[in-house]
Amino acid sequence: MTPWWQQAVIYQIYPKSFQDSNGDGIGDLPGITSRLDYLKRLGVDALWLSPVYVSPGEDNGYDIADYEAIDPQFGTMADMDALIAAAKQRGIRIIMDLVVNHTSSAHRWFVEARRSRDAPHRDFYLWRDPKDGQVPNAMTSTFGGSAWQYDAPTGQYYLHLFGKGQPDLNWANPAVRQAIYRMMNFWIEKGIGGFRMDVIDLIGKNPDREIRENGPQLHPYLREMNQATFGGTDLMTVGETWGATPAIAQQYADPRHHELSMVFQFEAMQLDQQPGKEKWDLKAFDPAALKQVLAKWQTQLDYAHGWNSLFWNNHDLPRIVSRWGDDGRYRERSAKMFAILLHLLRGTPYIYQGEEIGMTNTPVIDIAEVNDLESRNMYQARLAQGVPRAALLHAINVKGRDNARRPLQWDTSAHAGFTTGNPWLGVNPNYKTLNVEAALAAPESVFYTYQQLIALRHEHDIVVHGAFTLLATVPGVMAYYRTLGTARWLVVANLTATIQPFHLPAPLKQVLITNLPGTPGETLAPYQTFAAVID
Ligand code: TEU
Ligand code: CA
Repeated sequence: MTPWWQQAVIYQIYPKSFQDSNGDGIGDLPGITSRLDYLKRLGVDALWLSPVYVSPGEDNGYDIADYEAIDPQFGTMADMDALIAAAKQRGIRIIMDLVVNHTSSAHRWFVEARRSRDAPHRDFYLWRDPKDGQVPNAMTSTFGGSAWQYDAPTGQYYLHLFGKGQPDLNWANPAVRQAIYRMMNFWIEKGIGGFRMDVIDLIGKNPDREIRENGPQLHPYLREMNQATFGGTDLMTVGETWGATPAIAQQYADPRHHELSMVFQFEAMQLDQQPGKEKWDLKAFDPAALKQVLAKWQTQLDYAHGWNSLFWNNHDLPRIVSRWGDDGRYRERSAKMFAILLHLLRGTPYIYQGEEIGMTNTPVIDIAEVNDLESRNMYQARLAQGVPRAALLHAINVKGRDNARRPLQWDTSAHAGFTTGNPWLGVNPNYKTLNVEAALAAPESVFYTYQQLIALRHEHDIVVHGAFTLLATVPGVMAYYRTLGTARWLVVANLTATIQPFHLPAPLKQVLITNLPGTPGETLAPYQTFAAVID
């Protein structure tokens, strides 16, 4: 029997930027509820909400101070219950973001733990003595600098693999694990549809051996979590795992292991950075490399005993149409190309808010315009190393996280209909022409391509279960078959802005979806894409 999440398309909401309901400039839960009919019209099956829990907001909610309460800026627990219920009425499930590698330093566990070395919750975190008056070892934070922060009251350092306000939990402590499982069950009892697990590949870390990801205890902890919480339910779980290979992804997602439904793996997302360096160290996009990575994940994962996720975007990534497509002349055509290419692959597709209308990056000209902690830390650190400002701003414009976090563009009214107040982060000025209202009014818009792709997945088993075969083509073109029983579909995408040769391997019986009118000849126009039945 096929689990629901293998046939589903999931839509990620960044609540702060989705829809404001009360004019304070911050998106909120009632705002989401008010837009459910739009999401139903798109056709998605579940909504993954980025964190809405009580938080000081240093990392926009990925620093949680209370897992069982809603941050007042987003509304109340009654608003949350109302959203779950209103979504359920429309057949839409709610996936909560589970951020349990770390808490906020404002969490009561940490507030209490840092008071004394024998505080009851001291061992909920990772404390180490100074070494020769310095940090315990060379571990670094993803957001720059040492991962160790000295805490004067007790004379020890605590570990933070992200911001200083995000101390890492000590998963080796069984009391930590039990507290997390209790909290997860609190949410499961509310009737949610699953969890997206933030940086879950880090929970098995060993700070003394400087092991961060894929630590020895990672999979045992996940099996224990599964048993103590969602095991035996139909919840969907997706782990964020930057360092997963197909073999590692298989380990997580093999149902016989009782761990997770699937993981997000980021191999493709690292293709435009210099190997071994950071995301800011830019490298040109190479369509042939993307094709190779997509095909690798289609063929090296055993889908009979595992599953994969499919995505171009999330709240940490730049907008795909700006990143690897063309956000000018070919904006709509290239946005549709990426949609069709991805959604007809094997795995569960995720759409990030605004992707369904082809929203673009938003360049800035001054660091004062940047909200994101990661971008700001990088800017200061590299500036101090002598890197020119212009180069740093360029990297932020290409890769910075604010690109994804600007308010959703609903219509042509002030602030794109996101808020009647002042938005916490300014809207992209292109909202006058690029917005949901305009997309809904135009039958050829990107929105309807996504709507059609979701319908194809719901209606045709071949999209869910069909075998994948890559065709040999020129480097700028990706073409593949999906095959189930006697049925065969062909998907062809020109990943480039130039005309590319392509020879049809068989006559097309029926074109299912396309981004250009007319039947393809011996060449593909820039970004031209189609899917067709051939057998
Ligand atoms: O991201 C994990 C992570 O490693 C990111 O920081 C990533 O390296 C970077 O954003 C790439 O641009 C998760 C969340 O998705 C992110 O929003 C949080 O900031 C982070 O964990 C800490 O919770
Ligand atoms: Ca609000």
